[in-house]
Amino acid sequence: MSQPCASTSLTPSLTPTVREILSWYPSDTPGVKANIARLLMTGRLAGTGKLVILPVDQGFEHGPDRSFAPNAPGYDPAYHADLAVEAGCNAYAAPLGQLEAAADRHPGVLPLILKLNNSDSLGGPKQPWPAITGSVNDALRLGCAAVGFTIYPGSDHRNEQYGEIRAISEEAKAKGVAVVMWSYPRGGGLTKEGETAVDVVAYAAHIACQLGAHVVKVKPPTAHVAIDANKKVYDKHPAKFDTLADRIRHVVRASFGGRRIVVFSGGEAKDTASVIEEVRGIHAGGGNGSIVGRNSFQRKREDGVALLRAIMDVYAGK
Ligand code: FBP
Repeated sequence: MSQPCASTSLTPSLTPTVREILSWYPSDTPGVKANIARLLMTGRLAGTGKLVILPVDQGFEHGPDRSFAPNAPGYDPAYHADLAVEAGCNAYAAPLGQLEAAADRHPGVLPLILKLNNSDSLGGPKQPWPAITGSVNDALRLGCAAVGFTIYPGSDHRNEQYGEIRAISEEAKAKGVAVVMWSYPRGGGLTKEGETAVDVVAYAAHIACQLGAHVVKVKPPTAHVAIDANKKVYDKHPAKFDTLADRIRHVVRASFGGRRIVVFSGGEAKDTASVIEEVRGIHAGGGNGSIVGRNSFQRKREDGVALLRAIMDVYAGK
């Protein structure tokens, strides 16, 4: 079979790494693959197979003041689109209103991900079930490369969420749009410690894969093991969870043996050294990247840009 020829245009050719990642999705259409390629071929990490994505749904999820008071320019949705471009992010993810307010800021330059389910924290639900707040057609209208969806494995309402994403994912794939899943164990009988336990995070990542996610997003796992049945498995088949890199490797393996793009969230704002140390662990364990919100947009603009670039440098092996 003939090989695709190298591009002679200014647009960079797909790298072998990106071609290999695309081969992990054999059932997908050229449209979906083109959009996964857009995510992988944009920004300072273009072509490396690594991603740093800016997610800004915290205004909806946590409220505007908890999210933006630490760096007030962030109340303006345009700020985040500009931040993502200046830092050289692969993509920018946000809910409908936030994207509508800034989608035309960098058309064709910054891939967008429409986060199309969201919850607020006013009700403080113990068993989260986000509302559907956007559609695949909204994503197409706004020129998005992907839709984003949060599932809460563990929640009493998880099965409804799995049904919702089944339908959304079917429509997105039929229309050539990639699917990114935030998979956050929460609710049911899970303790706070259990939400980030290594066996639970691995399970959550696997569920997202089974639901058809192209990109899986989970929190960095701790060394805690929450499920008794898993403790017995690890007694028989020893697993190494000592370092963050060990645990990331475990989560990546649970994600179809490493044949899915897996990125890890940044969490609450912390000092630069802690962020970079965590990113080093993710990189060493074979994670595909980070999705870093509060740690970037809650810093002053130049500090947020500098931190995002320092994170990218780790993924670039610098
Ligand atoms: P952060 O880097 O700010 O943690 O963003 C990642 C993210 O997944 C956001 O998309 C989302 O709003 C937030 O974390 C949810 O955090 P939590 O589950 O702690 O409320």
